Amino acid sequence: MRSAVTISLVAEAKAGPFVFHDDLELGCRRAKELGYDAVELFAPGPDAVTQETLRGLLRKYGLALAAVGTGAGWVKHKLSLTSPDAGIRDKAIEFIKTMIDFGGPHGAPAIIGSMQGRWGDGVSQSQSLDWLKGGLEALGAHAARFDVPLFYEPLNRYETNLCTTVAAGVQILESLQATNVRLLADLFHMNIEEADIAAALETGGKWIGHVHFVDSNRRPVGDGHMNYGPIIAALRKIGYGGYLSAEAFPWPDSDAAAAQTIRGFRYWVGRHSA
Ligand code: LER
Ligand code: MN
Repeated sequence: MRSAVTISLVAEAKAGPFVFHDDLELGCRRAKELGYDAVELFAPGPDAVTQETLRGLLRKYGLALAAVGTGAGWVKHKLSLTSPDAGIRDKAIEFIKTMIDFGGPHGAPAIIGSMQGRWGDGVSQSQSLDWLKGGLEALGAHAARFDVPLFYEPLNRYETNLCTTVAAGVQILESLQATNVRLLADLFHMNIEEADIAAALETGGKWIGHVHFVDSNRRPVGDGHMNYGPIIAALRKIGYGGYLSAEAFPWPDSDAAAAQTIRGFRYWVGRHSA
């Protein structure tokens, strides 16, 4: 398992659960100083940083790009894969494709989180799910051009009503033709929705492609009441070799949150390593 830390460049997400905000180079520098393997980027769009700048920073600081978020499509443009408006659904797919093109050259999968939307407002649950699956098929195929997976993230009930658990996520992925779509297990959402987080990770098995590593209250690892022992043991049991990526509030501040998470990563992952 490898470590990653989030950097947001989205002005509308200043209060969001991202460790570093606004300054990509500073976030990369701090990540490197603390010994992270990678950064995860939440960008307003594909033009927020040029490919050259991004490649240069990753090289300068010896970091990988773990994943790129697509939530700005919702936060900034109100796009959703399950909007009742076909034009908006098409624009949502186009926006996410541009984010796949942004991360793909760096081997970084795109994340479908808030862009999944929700059912209601005259749209049935099954219709919404069909639109979501159609989106995942098209976007999975697009990601395959870069030989990267696409990450789909079940969210808690206050953020979506489409898919809130790992088991429901597995059902969706098993129904797809695309074979490169994987689940993002965000421990914060799982703490709200799962009866047993470790058991849910085992249910996820080979479908788990990425983990948002965070405590129960969305503070950094160790600042809530999450029971990490069984969680790390479950990840080991399923042979998980991806990132534990710090998507947490910058509490009490960005530097302290990043330092706290990497301490937690070393304690839990080191402790359970063979
Ligand atoms: C949103 O709550 C979240 O967890 C993000 O990773 C998805 O956009
Ligand atoms: Mn998340």
